[in-house]
Amino acid sequence: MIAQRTAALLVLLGALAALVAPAAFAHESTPTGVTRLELDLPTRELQLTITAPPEGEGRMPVVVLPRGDAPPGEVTLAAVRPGAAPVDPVAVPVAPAGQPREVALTVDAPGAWEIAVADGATLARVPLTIAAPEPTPGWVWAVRIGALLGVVGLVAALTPSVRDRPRLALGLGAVALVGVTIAVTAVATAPSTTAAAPTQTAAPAPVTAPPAGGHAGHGGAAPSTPAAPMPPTGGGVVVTASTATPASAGAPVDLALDLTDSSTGAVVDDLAVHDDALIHLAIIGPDGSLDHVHPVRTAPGHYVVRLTPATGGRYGVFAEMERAGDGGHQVARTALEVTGAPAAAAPAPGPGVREVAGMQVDVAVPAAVAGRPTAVTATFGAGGRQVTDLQGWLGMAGHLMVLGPGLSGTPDPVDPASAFGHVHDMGPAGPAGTYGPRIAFEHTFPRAGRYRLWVQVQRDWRVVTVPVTVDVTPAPATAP
Ligand SMILES: [Cu+2]
Repeated sequence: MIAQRTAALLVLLGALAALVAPAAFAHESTPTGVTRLELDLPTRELQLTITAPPEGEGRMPVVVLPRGDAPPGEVTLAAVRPGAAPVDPVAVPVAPAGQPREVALTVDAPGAWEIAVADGATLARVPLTIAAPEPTPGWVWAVRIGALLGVVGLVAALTPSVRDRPRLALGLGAVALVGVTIAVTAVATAPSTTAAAPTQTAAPAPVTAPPAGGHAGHGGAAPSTPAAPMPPTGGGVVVTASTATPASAGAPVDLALDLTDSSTGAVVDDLAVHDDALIHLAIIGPDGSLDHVHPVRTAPGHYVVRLTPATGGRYGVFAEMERAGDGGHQVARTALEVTGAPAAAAPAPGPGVREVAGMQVDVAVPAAVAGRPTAVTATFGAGGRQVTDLQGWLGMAGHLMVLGPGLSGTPDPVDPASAFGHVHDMGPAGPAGTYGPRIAFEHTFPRAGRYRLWVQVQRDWRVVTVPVTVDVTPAPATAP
C-alpha cells in the first residue's frame, strides 16, 4: 500500500514536471517566419505574405493579394534557388483587387531561395532565407526522458501483478522518482527563455546615406559623418538610376536601379525587408507629384519599376533601404531626367480642407516651428460622415512623406539641400482592423522654409495621396 501511495505521489510530480516542461520550451521554438512585402510589377501591384516552413523544408504557403487597378490576369510563382529558372511555376489569378489567393510552394532544404514571380513582362526574384530548424536543447531531452521514466515507473508500480510485490513496486517507484528528479532538475537549470532568445537591444548606429539622406521617422536628419568602424557589409548604398530608352513625359518607362556599396563598389544584394518592402522608392517630380512605389528585384542588386512621368524635367529619386545584419535605415538619392515640356509646380494647398479621391480631407499643422516636434494630422470624411475604412498600408495606418526647402527656399527634389523625410502613423487599428477618420504624425522640420508634404493612406486597395504645403517658421532666438 505504502509503495503504491509513494508511486502515486511520484506520478503526480512527474505529471507536474511534464506540464511545466512544454511551457518552458514553448518559447524556444523559432517563431514562424512570415514575410510580407509589396511588389510593384510593371503590370500590377501585389502584396505577398510568405510563411517559411518552420522545419526548414516542405510546404511554403504564399498569399497573393492584388492591389490598385488589378486588371484581369494572372501571375506565376515558383520557389527556386538563386538565379535558377522557375520549374513548374504555379499560376494564380490576380484580380480583383482585395481578393487574396494562397499558393503552396515547396522548398526541399534550408538556405538561400528566391520566389520567382512572373507577370508576363518581368520575372521578379524575391530573395528569401529559409532557416534550419533549431536543434532541440539538451535540457529539453532531459525533461522528456525524465518525465517518461516517471510515468512509466508509476504505471508499472500500479500494475495489479506488481501490487502484491512491495519490493518491486518500491523499486519501480524509485525509477519514477529518479525520472522526476531528472525532469525537475533540467527545468530548474534550463537557461531562462529570455536569455536564450536572441535580443536586439544594442542596434548599431545608423550608417550615413550618400548625399542628403534623412529619415525623419527614425529620429531626424541622418548624421553627416559615417559611423567609425564600417562592417564589411552594411555600408552606404549608391543607387544608380537608368532607363533603356530616354524617359519622356506621358510615356511608360521602366526605371532600373543598380545598387553598389559606397566604400567597396561591390554589388549590394543584402537588403532586408523593412516596412513590407525591400526598397521604398519616392519619385518626386518638378510638378510636385509624388510616386511612392516598391521596385522588384530581377537580379542581384538590380531592381526595376515602371513609371509614367506626367511632365518633363528633373525628378528626384529617393530610395529607402535597410541592409541585413546592419539594422540601419538609409536613403540614397539620385535623379531622373524626363524629356518633354516641363510643367510649373502645381501649388499644393496649405492646411485646411481639400477634396481628394472622393473624400474631404482636413489637414491640420498647428504652429510649425523649425527644430520642434510638430503634429500633422489628417481627418478623412466622405458625404458628411467620418471615414473609418482606411486600410493599413505597409504595416501602418498612414505615411507622411516630406520634402524640405532647397537653396531656392522652396522644395526642390533635385537639390541636395532639400531634406527628405518619411514618417509613420503607428496608431492601432480600430475594431474592424481599419483606420480613420484621424491619421496623426509627428515630425520635426529641420529648418525654416517652405515644405511639401504628402499624407498617404490606403482605401479600397488604392493609395490615396494628399499633398500639402507647410511653411515652417524659424525657432525664436534663445537668450544667451
Ligand atoms: Cu514604401
